Amino acid sequence: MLVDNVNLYIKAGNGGNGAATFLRNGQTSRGGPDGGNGGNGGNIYFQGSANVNDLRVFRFKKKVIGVDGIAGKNKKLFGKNAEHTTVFLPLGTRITDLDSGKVFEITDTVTPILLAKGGVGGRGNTEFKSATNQAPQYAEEGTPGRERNLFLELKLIADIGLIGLPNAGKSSLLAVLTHAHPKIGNYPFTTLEPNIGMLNKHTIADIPGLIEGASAGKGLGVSFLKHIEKTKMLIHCVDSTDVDAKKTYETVRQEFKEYNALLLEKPEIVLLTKTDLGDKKLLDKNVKLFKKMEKTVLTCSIYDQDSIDELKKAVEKSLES
Ligand SMILES: Nc1nc2c(ncn2[C@@H]2O[C@H](COP(=O)(O)OP(=O)(O)OP(=O)(O)O)[C@@H](O)[C@H]2O)c(=O)[nH]1
Ligand SMILES: [Mg+2]
Repeated sequence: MLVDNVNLYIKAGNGGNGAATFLRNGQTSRGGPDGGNGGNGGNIYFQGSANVNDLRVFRFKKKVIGVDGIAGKNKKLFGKNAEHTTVFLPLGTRITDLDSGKVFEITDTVTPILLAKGGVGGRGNTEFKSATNQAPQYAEEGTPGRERNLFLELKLIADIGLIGLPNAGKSSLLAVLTHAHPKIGNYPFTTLEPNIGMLNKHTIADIPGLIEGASAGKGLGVSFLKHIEKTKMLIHCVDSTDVDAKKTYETVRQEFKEYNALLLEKPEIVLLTKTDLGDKKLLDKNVKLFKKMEKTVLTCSIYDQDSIDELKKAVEKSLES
């Protein structure tokens, strides 16, 4: 199961308290102030990692709490600054601060993003000694670490998106184009979660089918369209035996428009699938139809390796341009 939405509470470490102590030893019973400063609390950073694929660890772990700074002690002992905490997230995670609305995106694996700064350690009474106050009785408390209520949302970063109505053959294509093993079935909505495969160096995502009204919540809805928002191109699969292929195509495009019209502008190959099933006349008619609409159109059957190779070539070409 792909876990792609979670709430998470984070709190950085508190600063350690400063100490209010006085030197006491065999020689001195009334020594000067010797309280050390408290250490700073640990920060919380978020960083991308190629080894993390989803947000499943946060299904049960709803909090990340940073390490507190150590309190200062007598003999001018400074408390240690706490270690920072780094949370590793999949690339493509979008983090929203639920209180401020601020958004952070995890786009690479090298830049840690500071989400919560640790509290500052309090100063010990040694620091407050002055000409007028030789024996200050007080020390500062450490300040609390920053806390935040976050919403984490993962968008898979795929280069290519396979889209179309349910049962159009998207998952079957993913299986012949890549080493992925998605579930395939002769019924709509076989795919419930996006599947990802590698086609040469490119990632390709197979998403659940869309139906008319999906953007209004019909079928499986459209929330998974977020996973193809960042793709470089789309392969729009239309069953070649469809007698109203134009309407089918436009239905899917309409749902795109409702969700995010930018999806309509992506480079696209219209792929007429399952050519081994239909009659030649209908196939030719459908090819013409899309050519007339000035679309790049290809035909394929998962049982015809030549057609799959053609498709691979066309995808490479589209990604290069
Ligand atoms: N004959 C033939 N059948 C195909 C071809 N491609 C897919 N199918 C069949 O069509 C049915 C649907 O295939 P899927 O790949 O599950 O379709 P999908 O688009 O992923 O469907 P959803 O996940 O429900 O949206 C399955 O029974 C496949 O075996 C093809 O090229 N030729
Ligand atoms: Mg499928």
